[in-house]
Amino acid sequence: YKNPYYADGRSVMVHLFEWKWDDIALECERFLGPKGYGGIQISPPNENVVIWANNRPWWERYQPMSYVLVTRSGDESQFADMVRRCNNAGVRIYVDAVINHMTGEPAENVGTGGNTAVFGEWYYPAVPYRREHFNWPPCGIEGSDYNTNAWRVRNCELVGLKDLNQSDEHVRQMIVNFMNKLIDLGVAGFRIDAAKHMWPEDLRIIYDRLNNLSTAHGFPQNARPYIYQEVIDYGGEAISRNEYTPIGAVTEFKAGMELSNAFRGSNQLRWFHSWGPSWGLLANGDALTFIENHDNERGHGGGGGVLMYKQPKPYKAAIAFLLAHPYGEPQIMSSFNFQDSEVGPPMDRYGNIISPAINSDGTCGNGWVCQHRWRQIHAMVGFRNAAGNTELNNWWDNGSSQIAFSRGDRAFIAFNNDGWSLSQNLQTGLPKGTYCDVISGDKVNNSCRGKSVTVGSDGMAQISIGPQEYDLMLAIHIGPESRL
Ligand code: LM2
Ligand code: CA
Repeated sequence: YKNPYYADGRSVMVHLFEWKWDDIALECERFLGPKGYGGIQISPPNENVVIWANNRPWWERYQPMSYVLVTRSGDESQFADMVRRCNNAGVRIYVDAVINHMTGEPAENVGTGGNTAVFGEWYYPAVPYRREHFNWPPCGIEGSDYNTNAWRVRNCELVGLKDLNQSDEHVRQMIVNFMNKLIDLGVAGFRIDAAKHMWPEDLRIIYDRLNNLSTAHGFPQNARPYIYQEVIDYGGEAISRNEYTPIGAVTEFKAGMELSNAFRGSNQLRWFHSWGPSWGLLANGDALTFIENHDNERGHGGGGGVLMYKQPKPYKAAIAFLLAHPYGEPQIMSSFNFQDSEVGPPMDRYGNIISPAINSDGTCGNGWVCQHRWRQIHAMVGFRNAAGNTELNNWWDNGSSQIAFSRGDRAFIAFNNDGWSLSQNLQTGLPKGTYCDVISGDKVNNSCRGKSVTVGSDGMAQISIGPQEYDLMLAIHIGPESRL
């Protein structure tokens, strides 16, 4: 369950938060496929309750009404078309699976597919679920439970959301049917929402009943779905993420916290020489790493304190480190612009999501941030693909926040998070030649729009990054986007 089964030569997953299926299919063909992205995390595809009281907040999608594949992102045929077209473009789809609970809104009871529930009776006819399928009697999770009471965290309601009992055979089978339907449509895996709130032994039984990935959609024989479980664990709680690593990968929230701290200037970059498990991070193969997610970029999910698109310079640098370093399976966020932490995606007055516009410079409009289209970010996807499975070599630092390293003899990156210039002759590990820095500009007509770097036959090159430059890192690699 720990292999994302990216197509050959690809890496990096992007969370296209609240995107529509038709737009994702286009994005696979016109951008993500050509740029080397490995996969996409999509918003929950199953029917959710419609919440007009809060003007269709993004979080209505975390309130399932049924497992019918109809949401504001599209219907089942659009979903199937997206998965097929993205797989054809070499880009895998991972589904955000909300299986801990159903709805929590007593006042609103119509779903995006037109189904309804009898909220006060715990009755969801379109699944169907009845009262006997929920943890009973109901209780609410309290803040102190996280430190002291694992049972209550798993068997009581999370913010009032009706809590399914995954020990029940019927519940397991409904969840398995839902996930297997998605696997047969060609998805490559799942984010398990609120995994901390479910018993690992129940989850194991559910995962073991999942189908192999679909060979009809190009996956190898006997491939198991990639499973990354959302467990927020900064230490000290009654529930540990180590209870979940035996059954799948786990979201590594500490990675984004530490990288955000450092690139904000609160920690020196030289310490990242030992980045990985010795920082208290998960084992390499267990970790889904990211700077921010849809919750903590807006202060939900206990979050906050992480870099995001509103602090572009340190944010891009933190992502560049995440993607340059061999540790972890990295994911990046692709957001819509927001001021209010509850507001949903750009929409018209009927609640229909408005598609991103694509500007002539390749950036997005209509309120979509599209970090995955920022040059400094997609260039680092190219960097990671060029680096492949090489190790980290040629570490250099100045004893403060100027660092550099190579990935074998294929890629080299330097960072300057000090307030003074970096100007050094450094070992890049790369073959002799001239390379375009993919951070400061593209390679166009065989010349560099940004900086160029000349590597001598001994692998050495003069590297310069001033403290006031637009970006604080420089990256070169042997791929055609960089090598002249
Ligand atoms: C998650 N991971 O474990 C998601 O990443 C997170 O986004 C979800 O919360 C949460 N778990 C449940 O799937 C979000 C949002 C909450 C929101 C819930 C349900 O962060 O604020 O709660 O979705 O929509 C909302 C209201 C809350 C209310 C609740 C139930 O904000 O005040 O509680 O609905 O009506 C009474
Ligand atoms: Ca639960």
